[in-house]
Amino acid sequence: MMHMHKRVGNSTLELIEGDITELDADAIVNAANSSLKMGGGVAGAILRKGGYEIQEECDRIGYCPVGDAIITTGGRLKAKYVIHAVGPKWGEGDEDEKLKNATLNSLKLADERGLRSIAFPAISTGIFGFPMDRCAKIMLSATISYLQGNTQLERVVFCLFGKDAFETFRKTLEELLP
Ligand code: AR6
Repeated sequence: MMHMHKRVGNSTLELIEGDITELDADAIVNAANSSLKMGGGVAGAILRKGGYEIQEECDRIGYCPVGDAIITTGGRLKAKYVIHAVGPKWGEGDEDEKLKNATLNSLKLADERGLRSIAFPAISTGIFGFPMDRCAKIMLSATISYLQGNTQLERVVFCLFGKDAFETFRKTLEELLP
């Protein structure tokens, strides 16, 4: 498993290659859709491991606009919470801004709940078709500027699925924080 970390403000920004459902963090982020129906990809893996109570809580909430995030239980996961962030579908318009907002709103939600650690997947880069290098730039820049402000978050992790995704994030992070 590959791993790297950088200090940003008082926090640690980490990159890990692996399965996000295995991570020990206060919250893991789901790559969700607006109707909060957990399908394949990260969502499917979270549902299988965390249990159906996560979907039931999503159903009670019902809806989340693109670029925003909501929080539910983590069910049987190691993570206590799942933050469901709705990224854009590639081609729908205003994708960069929406992905940036989905990232920032997840970080804010974690802070508002007093959480200390959060782990993200590469939102929108699977079924939603967003290019990986562009996602890395947007999610990492948004996170770096957030961590340079006022936050109680000690640890923000990006959990990348596969060596190529990890390498793309590693190179982008080296460019942003040499
Ligand atoms: N751990 C970490 N990353 C993963 C994992 C995992 N276990 N599984 C996949 N990835 P996706 P999206 C990577 O499709 O594009 C669902 O149906 C994957 O390789 O999960 O935002 C939802 O319900 C890719 O790089 O999310 C929505 O309808 C990244 O995670 C829709 O898909 C995101 O892939 C959301 O699509």
